[in-house]
Amino acid sequence: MKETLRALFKRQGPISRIGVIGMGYVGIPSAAVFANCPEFDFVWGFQRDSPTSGYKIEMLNAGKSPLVGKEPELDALIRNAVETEKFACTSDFSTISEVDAVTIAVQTPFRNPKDLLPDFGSLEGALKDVGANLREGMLVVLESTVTPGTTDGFARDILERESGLTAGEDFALAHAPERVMVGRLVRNLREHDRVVGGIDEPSTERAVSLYAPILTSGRVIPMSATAAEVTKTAENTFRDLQIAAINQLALYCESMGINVYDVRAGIDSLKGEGVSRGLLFPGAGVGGHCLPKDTYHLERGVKVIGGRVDYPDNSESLFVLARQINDFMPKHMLSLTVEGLKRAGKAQKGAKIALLGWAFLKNTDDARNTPSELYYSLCIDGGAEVVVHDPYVKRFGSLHPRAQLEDAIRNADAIAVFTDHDEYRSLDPALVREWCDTAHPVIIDGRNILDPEPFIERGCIFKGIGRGDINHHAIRESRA
Ligand code: SAJ
Repeated sequence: MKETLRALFKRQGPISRIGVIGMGYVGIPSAAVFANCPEFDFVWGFQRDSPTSGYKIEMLNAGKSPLVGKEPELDALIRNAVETEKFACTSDFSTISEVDAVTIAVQTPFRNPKDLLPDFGSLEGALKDVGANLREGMLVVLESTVTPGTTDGFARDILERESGLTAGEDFALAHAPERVMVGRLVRNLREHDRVVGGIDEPSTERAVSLYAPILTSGRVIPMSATAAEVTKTAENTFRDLQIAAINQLALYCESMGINVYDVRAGIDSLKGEGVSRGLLFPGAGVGGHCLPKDTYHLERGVKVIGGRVDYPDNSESLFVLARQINDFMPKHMLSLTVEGLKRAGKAQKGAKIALLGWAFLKNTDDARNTPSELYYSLCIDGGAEVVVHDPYVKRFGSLHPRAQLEDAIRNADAIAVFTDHDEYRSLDPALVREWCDTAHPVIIDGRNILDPEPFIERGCIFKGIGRGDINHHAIRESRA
């Protein structure tokens, strides 16, 4: 009678040696936290020695973090793990055969933003590396965000094919989605609750024994692998939905001539007894590596593993509609810009537009799926000249944002604020008047971070997302 997986784990004892594949924003803090946990003896970090990322191997083995930006505790954790010989990074994937558990944290981006299909190339490569070195009694955990059905389907198939072993009998397989945010990677890993979903009970139990020891205030939330995949994609889908809801309300408020922020404050005042409406903030669009894609992971999951969905006839998914509303916001920013230029007696064609903010998130250089890119293209397509400014983003493809505000704003006919970088909160209306060599510069505030009055007083034409109360203000005499 073949030994059960539980019996195999019992004979083998608790997990002591861990492998983490993908030394990125998820893998590095994960490996560092595991390695500093007394329950575990050693952690291998696996990183391809590629031209773009191979440098991380040497840095990590020297006890240094290759991540940019401030990550509290991370440097000390890596240094300590290397000094106590509890962590090493390698490109030799055959070493996977030495560990008891291996986690996979590689990027799952779009193949291209147009077709909204995931590029599982990196994931497939990692799964093949694991499968080729898989041995009985191991636990494999996917941490990357995946389409529901991937763990118990695509991933399981590759692992079984490459190893000749059977998931759920010879090895455990689970999904434990990452929920870390840049700037608080280590804290999130330890304090966030951790959803852990196995393809079967023994897999879930084994995966719980991997994550429970690293949690401080967080707790493990066990479930099935597919439920874990839906949890991760849906938590971002719901955030995107919340943003779309307030964006739609902002568009309504503009058309009704009222201030969406008055309405927001009014609704938000309904507090207590869990009646909060969870209002977020309207804006120039939704970027990043999570929200623009996770809805489509969820939608694809329903199609791949779901049966027929009983749903209102001829109605499209609320979640996809939310995506369309959020993706519309850069177009709305262009509408506001063109209306403003028209009030100044100008056309989009030939206008010079200063685009402030290329990063999708304030005070960062992260520009993945930035909404600024669509606005930029639409402005150019309509014959305008666009100069981009961003204090953090140095380069984006062939685009090199200016680092100095004056370089972008000088001689501009319109200024569009896309990112709520702190630097823009102190944009000086007097300087804007001085730099813009035109009687009525147009100011479009996509993040509600400017006070309209000082700009309007100087003859500027001001428009803001959701600001129906001021978007058709009287134009004052132009003055410095
Ligand atoms: N945005 C709005 N209005 C809002 C909030 C955000 O327009 O009220 C826009 C932002 O400008 C940005 C985009 O949405 O362009 C995404 O912003 P985000 O704050 O959601 O930041 P992300 O994309 O880094 O989301 C991550 C997610 N974390 C993980 O997937 C582990 C998300 O689940 C978190 O809720 C979010 O961080 C967070 O709260 O920081």
